Amino acid sequence: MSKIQSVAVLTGAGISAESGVPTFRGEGGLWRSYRAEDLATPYAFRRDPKLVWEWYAWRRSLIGACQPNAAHLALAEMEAHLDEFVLITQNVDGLHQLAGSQNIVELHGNIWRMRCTRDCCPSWEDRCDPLPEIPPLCPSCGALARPDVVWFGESLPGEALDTAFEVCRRCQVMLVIGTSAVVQPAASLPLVALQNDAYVVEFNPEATPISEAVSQVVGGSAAEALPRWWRRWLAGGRHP
Ligand code: BV8
Repeated sequence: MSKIQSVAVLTGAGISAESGVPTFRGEGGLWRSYRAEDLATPYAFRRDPKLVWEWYAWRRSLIGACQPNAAHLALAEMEAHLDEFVLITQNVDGLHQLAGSQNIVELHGNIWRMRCTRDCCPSWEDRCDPLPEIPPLCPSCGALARPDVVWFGESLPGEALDTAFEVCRRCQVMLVIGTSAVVQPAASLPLVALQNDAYVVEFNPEATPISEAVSQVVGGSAAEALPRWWRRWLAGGRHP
């Protein structure tokens, strides 16, 4: 195995598309004609928490029926092979954990966790589907509960963000898989890696705002392209 030891990965909704999870900007990204940006905001939740929870309940039941695909599984295998491997995800679907990945940085939270709107207690895991009541309430103080995700206009968890930037400053190779590279600050991470002379590979069937800047673009779908790319790495002893 080559000298390449530290690898960072950034994933977006595209890596879960072949598992049946709708992407945000692709086919099926709309719910009852609402865009994600309309519902995934603190304002939408304040205005109509029931409506926002109905959207999350719909996504939970959809995601709950999905399994990791070959791209998720390839990343779990890569982690087992490489000394330094950090998986940074924008996805809230939890499919990386299901695939066996360990070293995961969730930038935008997780749809299977909830937290109290009064922050009276730490966030908790809740995998009930269907939800017994909408909107769900905090089991400790009875206040409204909210999904433990980052909404537009909200800051990302400080520790996760610091770790993500640090890892991208240090990595030798970065894989950017299934993201439209539009949503900030996540979309800046590949640029940080490039600025630190990392070899950055983008896996996406479509061009994105970073496609011109990266070291290598791999088209096609992640579930086909990533395992093939990884097998070539294993065979050739260094990144293809
Ligand atoms: C913040 C959790 C500080 C919730 C999410 C103007 C300029 C710059 C920034 C801003 C701006 N105005 C506002 C902002 C800030 C805003 C932002 O970036 N907005 C964008 C829309 C311009 N960012 C924020 O608000 C962030 N917070 O900045 O705080 C602050 C505070 C106040 C004011 C200013 C700043 C918080 C962002 C996080 C929001 N939460 N998710 C939930 O899920 O319910 S974001 C959510 O959408 C996802 O997590 C993900 O990050 C994003 C969707 O992007 P992708 O994952 O890339 O998915 P997408 O559908 O777009 O693309 C899929 C890609 O896959 C495509 O390229 C497609 O070709 C490809 N694909 C499809 N199939 C496949 C495939 N690839 C491979 N294989 C396939 N089979």
